[in-house]
Amino acid sequence: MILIGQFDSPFVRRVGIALELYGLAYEHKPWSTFGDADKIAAYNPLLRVPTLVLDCGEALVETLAILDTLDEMAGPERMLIPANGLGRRKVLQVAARAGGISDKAVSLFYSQRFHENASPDYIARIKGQIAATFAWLERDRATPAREYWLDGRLTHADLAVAATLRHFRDAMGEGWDFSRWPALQAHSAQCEALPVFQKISQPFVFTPAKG
Ligand SMILES: N[C@@H](CCC(=O)N[C@@H](CS)C(=O)NCC(=O)O)C(=O)O
Repeated sequence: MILIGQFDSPFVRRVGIALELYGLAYEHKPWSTFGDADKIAAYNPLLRVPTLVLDCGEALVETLAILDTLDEMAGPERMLIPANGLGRRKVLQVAARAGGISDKAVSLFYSQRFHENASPDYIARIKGQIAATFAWLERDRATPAREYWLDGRLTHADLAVAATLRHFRDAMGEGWDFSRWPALQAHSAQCEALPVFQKISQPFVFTPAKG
């Protein structure tokens, strides 16, 4: 398999960490969505990452859909999500909220980067959506106290929130008071200390388009 995208993306990072934890063989193409758009276009006309190219040549897009395929490959004993029931729903909902924050963060970054006069109302709305969703995640993680999001084992929920926090802090954390969310800070520190998070990691750098 070929994983396209840089590990400074929270979405690519989640897929990279899952591939490592599942012990699945992959080649990494750390292409930039702007600097290497021409290469990505051959696999994903949306020019988004992660894009995962299967050994048969099929290109998969969208993090949750890619992870669903990797979970199937890993099998029910090893997959980072319960097979069904409340636990599965919880993992998907937490991961969806973390992914939602990262979607908003990407929009915010692009609107500030590419629009000289980005609408203050639009920016304020996105910042409000992000802060409120971090607060939701904080409440959900803080109580009851437990080792991982779903007690007892690492799941996609843990990966998603940790990857989102790291990306958000690195890419646009300036001016944000993260001490409002102590349980999330502790969650981030706990995950980032794991060897797989240290291996699948890249400081955030914006690479503009060529030409
Ligand atoms: N919903 C998508 C979001 C992926 C995404 O936004 N990736 C960013 C990098 S962090 C990207 O490809 N941006 C380029 C663009 O949207 O033009 C997913 O879950 O995979």
